[in-house]
Amino acid sequence: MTDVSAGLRGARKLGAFAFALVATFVAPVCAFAAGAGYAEPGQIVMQAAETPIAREMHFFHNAILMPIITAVSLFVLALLIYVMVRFNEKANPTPSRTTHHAGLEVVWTIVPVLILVVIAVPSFRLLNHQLILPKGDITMKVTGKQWYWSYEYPKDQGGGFGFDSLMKPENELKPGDLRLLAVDNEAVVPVGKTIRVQVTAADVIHSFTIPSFGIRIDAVPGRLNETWFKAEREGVYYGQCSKLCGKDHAFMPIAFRVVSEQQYAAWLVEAKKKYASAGGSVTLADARR
Ligand SMILES: [Cu+2]
Repeated sequence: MTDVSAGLRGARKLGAFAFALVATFVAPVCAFAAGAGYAEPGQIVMQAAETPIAREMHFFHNAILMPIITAVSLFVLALLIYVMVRFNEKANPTPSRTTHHAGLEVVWTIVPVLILVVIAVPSFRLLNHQLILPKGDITMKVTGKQWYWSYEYPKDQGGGFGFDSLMKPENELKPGDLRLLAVDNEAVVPVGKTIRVQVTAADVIHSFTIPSFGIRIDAVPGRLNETWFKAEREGVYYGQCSKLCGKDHAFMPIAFRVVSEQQYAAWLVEAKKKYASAGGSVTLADARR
């Protein structure tokens, strides 16, 4: 190989390396302004947090995991570069024959363990907050079905009805509707209230996920899982089924409209009338299938 082509190859490698660096560290900053409730085109960071749990998740990721991962990666990179420069064949023609170093081995075992302990403490705290449910203001039930969601609002909380929520097909989209996310019947909840969500499935395993709320829980037939959220701002927040469940897995979005308490009370009255005639949660969509 000539010197020139070797040089060119080296330059190309360096270029690729620089590109990888930029893609890893600079690009995320550019796309940092994430929208709430749905993913923006080109966005690669998490959707804006709208609940205490989602905020805690973001803190855990951004303030604890990211700095640790970045520091570890840079440290390993620095070690690699040092070894490449200091111990290549030219710089170090007669290599050392050392194979063990007790002190070093203790350090590279203990330090990773300590890093894991540092990560474990906030991680278990977050898990506790997610899995130990607070007393709820409202309990609702969500059932995953092939391929839509059903929501039920219990009678003792002003509900007593259920309905199906199906993705709006493209030809029914109105201006402002999000393609693949807008649904015919949104679930409605009041702002600032603790909502307990009981999640199950009627046919196969689905997964109920709303990124902005920081919730993702499997919907398993014959099993009742439970999660909770407390939305802090009014708006519409979207999610998608997050467990492969069949051919229309990608077309069963979740849409939650968070409204003021008065609007919620008004919606309850209206929904009771609207969905009473639908006869509960199964008929409409089953007929459409
Ligand atoms: Cu599904």
